[in-house]
Amino acid sequence: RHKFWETQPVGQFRDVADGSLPDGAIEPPTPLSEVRADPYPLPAAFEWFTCDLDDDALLADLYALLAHNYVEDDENMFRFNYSPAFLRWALRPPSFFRAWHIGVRAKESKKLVAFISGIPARIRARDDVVRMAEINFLCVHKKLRSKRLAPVLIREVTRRVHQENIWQAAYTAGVVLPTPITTCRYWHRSLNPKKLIDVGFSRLGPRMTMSRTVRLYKLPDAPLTPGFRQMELRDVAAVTRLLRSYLARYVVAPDFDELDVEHWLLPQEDVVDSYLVESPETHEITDFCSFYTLPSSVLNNATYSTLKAAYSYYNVAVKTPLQQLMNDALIVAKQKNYDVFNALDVMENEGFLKELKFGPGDGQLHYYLYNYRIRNGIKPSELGLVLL
Ligand code: NHW
Ligand code: EN5
Repeated sequence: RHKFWETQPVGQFRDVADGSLPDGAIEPPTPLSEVRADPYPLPAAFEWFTCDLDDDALLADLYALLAHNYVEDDENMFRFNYSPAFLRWALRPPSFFRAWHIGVRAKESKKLVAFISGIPARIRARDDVVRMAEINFLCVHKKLRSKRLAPVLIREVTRRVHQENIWQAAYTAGVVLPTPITTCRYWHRSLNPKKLIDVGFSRLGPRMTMSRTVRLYKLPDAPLTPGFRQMELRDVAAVTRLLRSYLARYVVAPDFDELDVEHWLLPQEDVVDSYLVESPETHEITDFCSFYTLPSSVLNNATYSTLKAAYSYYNVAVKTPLQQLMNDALIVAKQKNYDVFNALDVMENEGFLKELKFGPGDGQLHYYLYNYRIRNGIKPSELGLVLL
C-alpha cells in the first residue's frame, strides 16, 4: 500500500490499535558518524541545490515553482499562492539551517523543478520538549509527478536533519499517510461574500439572495474591544509570557521563547498580523490574536485571479471573551480587504466558529510526527500547533 512510508519510523496503520507501545521516539538516534555522508542519488538529469533565500532571483524561482505546482483544493479551483516575503519569513526563523532549504534543478537548464524544506523548532508532546524539524513546502513540478521523486526529497531532508542531531519532525498534509496524530477541519468565514460566490469558493445558501447574504456577513467598521491595538516590538516579552502559559494546556504545542515570538508574531505587512488588548487602566497586556496571509490563485476565472485569505494563527483570550477577540480579528481583516478568514478546529477554536458564522470547508488537515509515537492520537482541541 505505502511502499515508501512502510519503511519509515512513523505510526503504521497496523499497530495504531496496539495500546501497549509507549509514547516517545519510535527508534533511537544513531551515532552521527553513521549518518549517511552524501546526498541520495537523483535521476541523472537532476541535481541537488541548496537554496539561498537571500538571493532575490532564487526566491523568485521558488515562488514561481510553488505558485504553479503547490497545493490545490480537491476540485482544482484554487492553488495556494505563498508570497516571496512570506516564504522568507516561513523559512528563516531563529537558528534556521540553510542546508534544509533543498531544491532540485534540471542539470542542463538549471530550472528549479522540486523543493522541500525544514526549519528547527522545539515542540512539546505532553511533558517532553523535543527538538524537531518542521517539514513544509514539499513540491514536485506537475510534469515530474508519480516518478517517486517525493520519497527521495523526504529521505534527503531527513538525512540533513539527522546531520544536526535532530531525530523527530512535525508536518501536516491534506492527504492521509501513516499515521495522523489528529485530523482537523478547515472552517471559513466570508468577509467578501459576493466575490467568494463569484469565484466558486462558496455558494448562495438555499432561500438566500445576494443582498441578504451580504447583510448576514456585515461587520462593524472598527474593532470593538477598548485597548485593541497592533502588537509592537516592545510587547514581545508580555506576549511570550501570555502565549507560553496558554500553550502549556495543550498536549502538542510549540515551546516558544522571546526570539521565536519576535520572529513568528511581530507584524509584517501581508505576512503576519498580530493584535493585543492593552488594558486602558492598567496597561497590562491581557489578550492576543494573530493571523497569517496566504492568498490563493483562482484558477480559470475571467474576473478574479486571487483570493486574499487570512488564516487564524495563535490566539490567547484571558480577560476578553475569545468570541469577542476573534470578532475584532475579523473586523481588522475586513478593514484590510481580506476576502475570507480561515481557521482550523484546533485549540479552543470550536468555541467561536459557529457563533462568528464560520462554515465548515471541504478540506481536512492531517497532523503528523516523524519518529515519535503518541498513543491513540489526540483530539484537534488538544493540539496547540499551527504550521504555515
Ligand atoms: S503537504 C503539501 C505537499 N505538497 C503538495 O501537495 C504540492 C502538490 N503536490 C506535489 O508536489 C505540506 C506532489 O504530488 C508531491 C508528491 C511532492 C506531494 N507528504 O514522487 P511520488 C508538506 O510539505 C508520498 C508526504 O511518486 P508525487 C509536508 C506518497 O504517499 N508524503 O509522488 C511534507 C507515496 O509514498 P507511498 C507524500 O505526487 C511532509 C510517495 O509520496 C505526500 O509525484 C513530508 C509518492 O511519491 C505528502 N504531502 O509527489 C514528509 N504526498 O509510501 C516529512 C505524497 O504511499 C517527513 N506522498 O508509496 C519527516 C522528514 C524529516 C525527518 C527528520 C528526523
Ligand atoms: C500545509 N501547510 O482543500 C498545507 N482547502 O476547506 C497543505 N475549501 O478552501 C495541506 N473544492 O470549503 C492543505 N469553501 C490541505 C488543504 C488544501 C486546500 C483545500 C479547502 C479547505 C477550501 C473551500 C473551497 C472549495 C472549493 C471546491 C470551501 C466553502 C466555504 C463556505 C463559506 C460560507 C460558509 C460555508 C463554507
